[in-house]
Amino acid sequence: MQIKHGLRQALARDEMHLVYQPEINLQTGQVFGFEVLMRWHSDELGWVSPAEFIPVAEESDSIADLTRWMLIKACRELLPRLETGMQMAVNISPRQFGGDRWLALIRQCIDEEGLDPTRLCIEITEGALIRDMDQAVVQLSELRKLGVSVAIDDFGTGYSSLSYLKRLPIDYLKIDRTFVADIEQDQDDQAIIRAIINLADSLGISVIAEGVESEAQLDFLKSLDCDIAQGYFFAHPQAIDKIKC
Ligand code: G
Ligand code: G
Ligand code: G
Ligand code: NA
Ligand code: MN
Repeated sequence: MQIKHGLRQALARDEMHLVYQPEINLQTGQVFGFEVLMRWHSDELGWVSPAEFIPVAEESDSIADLTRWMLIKACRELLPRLETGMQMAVNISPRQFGGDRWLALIRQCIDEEGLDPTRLCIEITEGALIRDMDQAVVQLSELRKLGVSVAIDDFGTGYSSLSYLKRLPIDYLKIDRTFVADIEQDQDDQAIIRAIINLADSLGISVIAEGVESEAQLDFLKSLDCDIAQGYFFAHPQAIDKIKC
């Protein structure tokens, strides 16, 4: 069976679930928020990683149904458990960014699921923003008006023009975990992270480091005044009944 066919039935068969990974405020040590991540266990295919099925879902347009399910599910199971001020971060696929169905979906969650928009953060990869800058400015400004915040995911991978940072209403840069992996040994990675933090700082944007797996990496990020961090060192993505707020 193909992923494409399996995906069509996955929601109806109750094969999807969500896991949540905390983001930690490095100044206070408190949980800043949780990133929502999808998991799929197919009857026929076993565990399929989102790295495999999200691209297929984008091609076959099941991504809209999956995103709708993810956002509503996260509103119902995560929001009641969040303490005051904590945010919920969700991934929106670059492919969806072109349309406006996902904006309508967010409005629906605000109207019908009790979502406080100031608690929602949307994670988008750089590519989606740069492909159609004018559209991105309009959609992100729309989100801002609602009070939703915006994070650039996997920041630093691929695109060299940084001018878009000035034009777009962005709240967070998530430093890709490939830069964090060798931070203790690799002076180039150190320089890149330092540069990203300084750049973000001067633009009034906060930085979230991804993929923190050791105390040594954490100490290095703290020494650079990184705001927020996420990774296995703090917690793996976990089911709702396992998370600690
Ligand atoms: O959780 P994991 O590291 O296996 O995720 C692999 C990739 O799948 C990551 O790029 C992650 O952002 C993406 N992903 C996970 N859950 C979702 C989701 O709900 N929507 C979208 N669009 N991407 C997701
Ligand atoms: O949550 P984590 O990033 O550790 O998951 C890595 C991958 O392992 C996920 O993309 C998912 O497909 C798969 N996975 C998640 N939970 C389980 C599990 O309980 N058992 C197995 N075998 N695989 C899992
Ligand atoms: O592309 P995105 O940044 O959304 O991907 C997030 C993915 O990274 C999640 O699927 C999650 O399982 C994975 N992840 C989270 N923390 C760590 C970590 O400390 N190390 C590694 N290798 N992967 C991580
Ligand atoms: Na993400
Ligand atoms: Mn990322």
